[in-house]
Amino acid sequence: MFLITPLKKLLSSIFLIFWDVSLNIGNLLTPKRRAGFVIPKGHPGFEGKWPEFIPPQDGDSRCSCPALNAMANHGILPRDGKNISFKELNKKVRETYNFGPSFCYFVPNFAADMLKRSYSKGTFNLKDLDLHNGIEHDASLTRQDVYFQPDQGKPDIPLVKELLASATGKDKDGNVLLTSEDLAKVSGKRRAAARDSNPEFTLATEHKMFGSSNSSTLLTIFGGRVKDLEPILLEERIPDGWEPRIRERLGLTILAFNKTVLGVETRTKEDTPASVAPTTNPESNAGGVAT
Ligand code: HEM
Ligand SMILES: *[C@@H]1O[C@H](CO)[C@@H](O)[C@H](O)[C@H]1NC(C)=O
Ligand SMILES: *[C@@H]1O[C@H](CO)[C@@H](O)[C@H](O)[C@H]1NC(C)=O
Ligand SMILES: CC(=O)N[C@H]1CO[C@H](CO)[C@@H](O)[C@@H]1O
Repeated sequence: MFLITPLKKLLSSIFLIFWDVSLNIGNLLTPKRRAGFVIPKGHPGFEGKWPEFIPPQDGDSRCSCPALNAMANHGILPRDGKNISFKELNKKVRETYNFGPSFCYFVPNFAADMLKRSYSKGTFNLKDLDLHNGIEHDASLTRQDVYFQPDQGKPDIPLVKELLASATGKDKDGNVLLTSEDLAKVSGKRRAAARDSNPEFTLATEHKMFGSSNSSTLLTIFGGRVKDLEPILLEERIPDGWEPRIRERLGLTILAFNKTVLGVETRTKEDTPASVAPTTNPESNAGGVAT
């Protein structure tokens, strides 16, 4: 009996890798979706028409993930953010952001495990995802640490503005772009600042990778475009006309995504003086002046 759970886990990891690699190959062999038609007909966001945006009302459940909050704010997930099934999360994330089916299966399963609930029968409220050091961690780019900001359900505006202001890239159409170097720089600063100011600061290697993977979606799904990231990160609103910048037919695979994540994480050096987090600890100013 006791062997069953680890064995099942091992088999499902092997299955997931094979599945993901197959999707990768599928993407290489098939043409990309046409720009302007990434979201298929009949789904929210088709032709850039997103359902009405309504900011969260009192009592609604929101979490530390801007992308999931945005889905609830547009009614793609229940507007109150409650009683969402893990399976529904899988399907809707896939349809909204063009993440591949392997990723959309893996993450909700990971979340169900974390909450000790059944993936196939269980439900959750968005707020449940904020379990500290489950997926949610310190030194995020859009939230102050839970020590300073107990309600992780809304963005910290100054942090987001600092993040967006760090963008140094530009594409041929003149769009200002956040690059992986920019992200690495901001993350390094943010980690140093959080370590300095938060007496309960923790950041395991595992959570560094989560942090880099969560922020790498800014580069992949959102193409780094600051003009799109402004409404998405500041208001958790999907702008009219937006579509995922990943046009691969079978969506963004874990493997393809991992490349971006590793790029950001290996560039991140936690050596810049504190300047991003609020300096509640007077000694934390010693290292340097805010830019
Ligand atoms: C599939 C289910 C998903 C779950 C369970 C999930 C969960 C989370 C959680 C718990 C956080 C907080 C991590 C932290 O403390 O910084 C987070 C952050 C984030 N997630 Fe998600 N997420 C999901 C899908 C997505 C998707 C599809 C996108 C992008 C299209 C996305 C983009 C982000 C971003 C940009 C952050 C902010 C990172 C930061 O503030 O540093 N997430 N997510
Ligand atoms: C949650 O949703 C399920 C269907 O997915 C429904 O049967 C159940 O009654 C709902 N529970 C609450 C508390 O709304
Ligand atoms: C992607 O990276 C994570 C670690 O960040 C690793 O656990 C996972 O196996 C990798 N997946 C693939 C398909 O390479
Ligand atoms: C969209 C995204 O990359 N989400 C990641 C956030 O961090 C959790 C922690 O495991 C990952 O599972 C998700 O893949």
